Amino acid sequence: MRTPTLHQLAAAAAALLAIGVQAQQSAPAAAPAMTAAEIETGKKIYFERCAGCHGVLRKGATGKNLEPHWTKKLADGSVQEGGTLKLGTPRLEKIIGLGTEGGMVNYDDILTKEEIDIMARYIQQKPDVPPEFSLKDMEASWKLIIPVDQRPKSQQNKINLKNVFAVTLRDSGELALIDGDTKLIWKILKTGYAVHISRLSASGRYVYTVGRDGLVTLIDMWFAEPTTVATIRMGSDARSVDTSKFKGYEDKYLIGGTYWPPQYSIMEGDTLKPLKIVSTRGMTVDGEYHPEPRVASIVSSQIKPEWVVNVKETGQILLVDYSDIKNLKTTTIESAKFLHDGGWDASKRYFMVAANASHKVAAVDTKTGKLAALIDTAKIPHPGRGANFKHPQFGPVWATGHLGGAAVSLISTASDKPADAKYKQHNWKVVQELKMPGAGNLFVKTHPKSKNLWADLPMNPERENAESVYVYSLADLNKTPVKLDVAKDSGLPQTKALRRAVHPEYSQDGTEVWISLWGGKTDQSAIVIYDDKTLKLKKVITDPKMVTPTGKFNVWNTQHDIY
Ligand code: DHE
Repeated sequence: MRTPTLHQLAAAAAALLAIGVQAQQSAPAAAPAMTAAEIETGKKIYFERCAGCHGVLRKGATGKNLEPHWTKKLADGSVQEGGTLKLGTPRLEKIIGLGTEGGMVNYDDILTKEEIDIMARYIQQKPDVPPEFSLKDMEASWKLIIPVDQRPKSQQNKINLKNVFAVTLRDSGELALIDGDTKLIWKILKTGYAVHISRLSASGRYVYTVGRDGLVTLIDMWFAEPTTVATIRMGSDARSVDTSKFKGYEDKYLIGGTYWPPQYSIMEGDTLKPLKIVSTRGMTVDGEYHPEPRVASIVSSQIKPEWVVNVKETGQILLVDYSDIKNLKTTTIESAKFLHDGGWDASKRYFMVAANASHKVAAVDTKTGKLAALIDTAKIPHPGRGANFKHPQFGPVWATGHLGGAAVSLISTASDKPADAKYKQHNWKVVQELKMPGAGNLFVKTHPKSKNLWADLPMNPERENAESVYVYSLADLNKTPVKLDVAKDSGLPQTKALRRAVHPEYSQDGTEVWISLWGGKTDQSAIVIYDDKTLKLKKVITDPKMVTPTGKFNVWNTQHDIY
């Protein structure tokens, strides 16, 4: 059974008004009482489970605004004031426990009843404002474990580094490096809390991993065994890092974006020594001040010494020129809210980023430093990095799936190749929508050597969808996709909690696709590997050490932005 949706709650509130409740005149109730220990628990759970979508200050982004003016019921028990819905403890408990049709997941199998009660009361209190994080704080947290001159001068192992997979072990706060050729775990390293993504240095030697707690870990793969050579904290809540990839700047700089404080930091690429912090607080595209504009995706240009920094709440895309860090030049491009994830088009000139609350994708022309287009898509686009291929009818396209719509949108992208001139009329339009069995897609993927497009559906509420992936044939995109039941193929016994099949990732040569089967923290998870040509199961990695695998980053494909 699911909770009433926000629409149903709104309808109930409107009905109360209709029977004459003069809610506009009611005074706000005091926040429900909480002990100091309960507040501490609420703070911890809010950071770990809620802040990502609702924001640290609870102003809302992917998730709803959760400030007390909205969460607290009025003193007389009514729930409506000046058109603003108010909730109160019992309703909040239901929403947290059962989720909403608006996309909020149910927490009744993650939090205990007591924790749900604490959270329902906690979000009626004034939001806590965490401390700022300065360059001095970064310096104090910086650990240069092995200086550059004490590291190997050449690769000291026989592993084919290009086909290593860096695998996020989400709930154990670890990163597994798996040899893609032998499928053996090479090493598991401690990283930050609920580690989020990994990126590669331009040289392919270093792996950078960022935890949700803002900890960046620098791993050197040239030692006999992968070794952590430096760590640093960038703030208290983070999601993104990337390196300097332009010719002449390889491995020189690292940039990291934080959710809290809202800022980005520039570090030395091979030591993580902090160099500069730039705040992203400021005006939204609507001209309003926002105190928490979080840094979402960051990518490194290969055609200029520049990073593309996407600021979620303001809808501003920053092109940060790193050729002179002391006199930093930034181009600010207005797009739409709320910017989240994205990837390059096939030419690597245009960056395509999801503005998820606007149901749009922004295409940035990094050559001219201007917005090329804002493209309407289905509800809540979520591309991961997207997927590039040549459509039989419309030429080069970039694909995105959606969290809120049952479709994969194919957007025609511009190309300088004379042979592609005939597709120009279609550029920056959705030229086809591939039907998915439901909403809840997170990632799509293809490879230049592949004839397939893979799409997952991990956030779909139906078990059979969430535990499967769908494979479209690029030769005939009108054909129903092949459904692969990843949970069944893993051979593991069914568990109470869903095991979400998430994040398809290709091997370096594009012949295999690796899928994470993301189970509960105490359940056995797996990585299930398919042959891309035959779609036959090739291998299942079920080592008990593989705790909650999610993102997988093939070294070569990540290093070269191949997707
Ligand atoms: Fe992610 C990428 C933010 C939840 C797995 N995620 C990103 C990026 C951002 C982001 C900003 C882009 C980074 C870049 O390219 O520089 N993710 C967020 C959130 O704010 C959110 C919604 C909630 C939260 O509290 O963190 C969130 N993400 C998740 C998950 O629950 C996922 C599915 C599992 C996990 O490991 O936590 C998840 N996110 C990923 C992955 C990528 C990612 C695997 C990288 C995709 C790629 O192919 O590059």
